[in-house]
Amino acid sequence: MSTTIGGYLAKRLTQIDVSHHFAVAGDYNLVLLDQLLAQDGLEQIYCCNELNCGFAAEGYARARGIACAVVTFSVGALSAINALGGAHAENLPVILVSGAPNTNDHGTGRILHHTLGTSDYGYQYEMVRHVTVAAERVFSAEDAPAKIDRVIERALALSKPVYLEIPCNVADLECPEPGPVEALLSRRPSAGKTLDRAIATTLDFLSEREQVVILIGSKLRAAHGLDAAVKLADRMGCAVTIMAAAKGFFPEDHPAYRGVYWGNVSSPGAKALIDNADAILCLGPVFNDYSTVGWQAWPEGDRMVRVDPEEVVVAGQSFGGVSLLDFVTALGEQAPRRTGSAETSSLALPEIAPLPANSRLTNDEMMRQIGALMTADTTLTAETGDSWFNAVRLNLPARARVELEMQWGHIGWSVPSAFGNATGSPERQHIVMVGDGSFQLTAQEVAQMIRYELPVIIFLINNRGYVIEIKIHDGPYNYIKNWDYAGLIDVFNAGKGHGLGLKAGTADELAEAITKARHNRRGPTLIECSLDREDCTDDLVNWGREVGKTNARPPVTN
Ligand code: DPX
Ligand code: MG
Repeated sequence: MSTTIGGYLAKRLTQIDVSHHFAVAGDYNLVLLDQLLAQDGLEQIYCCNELNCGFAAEGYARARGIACAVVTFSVGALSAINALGGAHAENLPVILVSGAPNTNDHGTGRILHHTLGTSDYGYQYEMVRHVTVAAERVFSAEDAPAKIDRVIERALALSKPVYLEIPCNVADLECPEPGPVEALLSRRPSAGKTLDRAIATTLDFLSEREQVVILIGSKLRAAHGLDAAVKLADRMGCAVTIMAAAKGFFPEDHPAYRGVYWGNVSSPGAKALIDNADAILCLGPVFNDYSTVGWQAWPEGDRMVRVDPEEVVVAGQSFGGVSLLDFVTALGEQAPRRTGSAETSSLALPEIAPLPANSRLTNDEMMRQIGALMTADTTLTAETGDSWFNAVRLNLPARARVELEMQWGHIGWSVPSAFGNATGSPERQHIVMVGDGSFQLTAQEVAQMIRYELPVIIFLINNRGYVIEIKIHDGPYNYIKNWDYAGLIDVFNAGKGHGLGLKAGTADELAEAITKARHNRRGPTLIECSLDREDCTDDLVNWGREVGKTNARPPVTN
């Protein structure tokens, strides 16, 4: 039995539960797109540009565990590289497939369109290698299966992006059908002896400590450790805090849950728990300048067990090659009971009191109404900006999901990512919180939500500027041109779509708009929430001040 190179890739995608791929057409990938279209069970979904296409795939990977984006050479792929950087930073397996010049033109000195105007066509591959964990250029039917399989296996094993380059004249070459997929999915188990030693050392470490706290980080999901972490918490009975980027990665109705640890903007009581702990089990943390609030909230040293996807460090002693999942699972079967830190009860975030109906809309009232929408079936995608702080302070029902992009922090990410996420998990209610500044980068992808009739609810927070930047360091560059955001939706509908654009300037206008949004099941609803520029969370102000100070450190001279 034989297929084509494109057919081989298409079949492999369906075997790994990818039933959609995101694409922007270009003459270097058209034949490949034909091959992908021919595969049963694989839908082709179009994006407005390649940056959005990469982010849509990134969002699909959040919903489905892996995703694929198909673009054309250079003019497309170089835009997608930014989104691939995001997928790398956020630990999401995205397969970027780029069309490429005809193989007969390589090495001939001929100049081709969509290139730098030199006859070297290897630069894209060289660039993309920095933001992927595996990259392959397919030049023949003989090498295609092994190269395609290798990048897919790496993406799944490491939860990171990968790259395939398929020249325009090889996509339809005949090649063998793919065999069973199991080998690509099998996880490499941790070396038994190293795992045993890491566990023994950790048990020893815990035997002398009473105030143990688990701190959940954002790499826990990528390492498939969410359920194992709950089992560990059940067994130990200690307090559990999460990092902001891991919002929703531990059930907030669990008796051990004690809120978000984020330095001076932690939930009530969470900072004291970490500060007073004599042992902190950090599962998949990312300590960067933002998460440590300018290197202040950075738990280090002898109290730490840091569990990374491929390494465990116990009080400074490293165990390389031990997988997070194996370690947390094994510890969940052997760890001692340590209830000391959980003796104080959870300090719930204060309830927000509703505003009288016709009062001017405030940030708090907006969040009260958005919070009331959250159920087990909701996925909230929250953009960089004050939406981070707003999302992090929500009290979440179990199984509600929050998607953040706190490591890469590309404004405009949320709209295309939510488009991809909603494509991958249409059974969930998707909500986006996005600032006016962020929205201006990728607004056109709302048109695809209209095209594919996805009932995403977008809260567009119009505070007339880059308010998070204003709080970090103010200047004229933080003030943007205002748009008629709600009015855009009719432009995108173009007489045929079911998108709805609404404006809310008061509490009751927002309530009414939300009711309409919930009834609009055949397209997105954008609700433009008008807020005063000064009306942001206290957390943003306090965090912004500290981050601003860190950015302003003068160079150290000796
Ligand atoms: C920038 C940021 O309006 O949100 O809540 O008003 O801050 P807030 P907005 O969406 O503004 C976002 C703005 C300009 N960051 O405050 S966070 C710098 C930046 C970035 N990504 C890219 N370019 C610039 N994060 C692609
Ligand atoms: Mg703004």
